[in-house]
Amino acid sequence: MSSVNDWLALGTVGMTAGSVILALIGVTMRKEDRHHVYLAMAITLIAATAYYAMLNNVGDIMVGGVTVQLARYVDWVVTTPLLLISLISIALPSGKSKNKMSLIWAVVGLDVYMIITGVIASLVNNDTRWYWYAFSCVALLGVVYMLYGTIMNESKKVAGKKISQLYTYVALYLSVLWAAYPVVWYLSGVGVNKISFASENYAYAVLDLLAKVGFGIVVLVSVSRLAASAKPKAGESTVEAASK
Ligand code: RET
Repeated sequence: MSSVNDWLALGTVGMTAGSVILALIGVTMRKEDRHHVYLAMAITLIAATAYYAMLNNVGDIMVGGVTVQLARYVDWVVTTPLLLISLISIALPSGKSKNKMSLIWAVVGLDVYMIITGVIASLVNNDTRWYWYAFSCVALLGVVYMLYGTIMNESKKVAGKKISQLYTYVALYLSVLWAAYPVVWYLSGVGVNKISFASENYAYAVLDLLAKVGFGIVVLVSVSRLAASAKPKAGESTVEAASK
């Protein structure tokens, strides 16, 4: 049986190595597309430090005999909005969608609410925690609804088929992984206590690596492949060129 610290070390090393991999893919990309790289790397570097904090028990608190790792939630409240912005930057090319910023704020607002109500659920040491858990799950459904409804429609309208197909694929990757988080929480010590603290840390480490490093690789490789077929002009981003 591996211990909690092994999984936290895996997270720290994995996020750091992931940042290097993203940088290496980034240097092969066009300058006009590098903003995708900066966002992807900000996400993995923040996570690397959050894992390092958890490895050193920074931000760990006890609630009713169960350890709650606050650093995890601090990571998520910063990086999940960045992941959503990264996804939306594929769906909606700048300059084409008048509604881009308000759509971003709507999704990010819901997402931050989802994490904050998740923290409250972890800190409340009685049965009302399930209400907070439910609020958080409803917010997650709201995020998924916005991604597949409003933003998908806007993407089809302003960016055309090529881009909206790519967006659908990346949004599906993100949604499937995100749906697993409330399941892990439910099974863990703060939920119904069916899995050990080590298993909880293992599950979150694997999910986080797929949701951050895996997601970053999918985004960067997709944009690079699209650049080859969309033939963008100098000064024009690939998403912009592919949305004509
Ligand atoms: C919590 C518990 C309460 C119910 C819900 C949750 C959702 C969390 C999610 C986290 C996503 C994290 C990601 C991290 C990337 O590395 C807070 C676990 C709905 C969706 C993608």
